[in-house]
Amino acid sequence: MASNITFTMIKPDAVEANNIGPILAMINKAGFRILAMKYMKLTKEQAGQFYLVHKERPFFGELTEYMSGGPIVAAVLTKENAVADYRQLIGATDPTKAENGTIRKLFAKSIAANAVHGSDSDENAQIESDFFFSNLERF
Ligand code: 3AN
Repeated sequence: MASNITFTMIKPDAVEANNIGPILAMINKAGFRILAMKYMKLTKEQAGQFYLVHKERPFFGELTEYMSGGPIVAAVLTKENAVADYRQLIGATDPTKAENGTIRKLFAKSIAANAVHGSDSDENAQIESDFFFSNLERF
């Protein structure tokens, strides 16, 4: 059964470009509600833990360096069919392949600095939300 939560981060490139507001507006306009949210900076170790599944990928070093290089906004979102609908809203990992009107098409700079993260499964949505938020921080 499809879960109704997904986890997102607004990544350092989008924060640096002052696009937190426009991205949150798109998220709300698409029907998502914010269950939890924080503005913070990850250490390289925390970024490595978050992206552990990519540890063997050639871009792992670049990815963790980048994700710990500036502040991010982390959030848990809810909506029916949240994971799939959010992946559709953000568009393809590579912004040159992302559809028009998607968050990555509008705001991403490159495949590495691609503006936002979105969970790829219900299981990962839960794991990623638990990585950032306690139950006391979800409403
Ligand atoms: P997505 O974020 O669309 O689920 P994944 O899970 O394949 O994409 O990749 C996780 C993150 O790793 C991406 N958001 C992106 O920042 C980075 N990444 C993916 N592929 C590359 C690549 N070829 N070069 C550099 N960074 C990459």
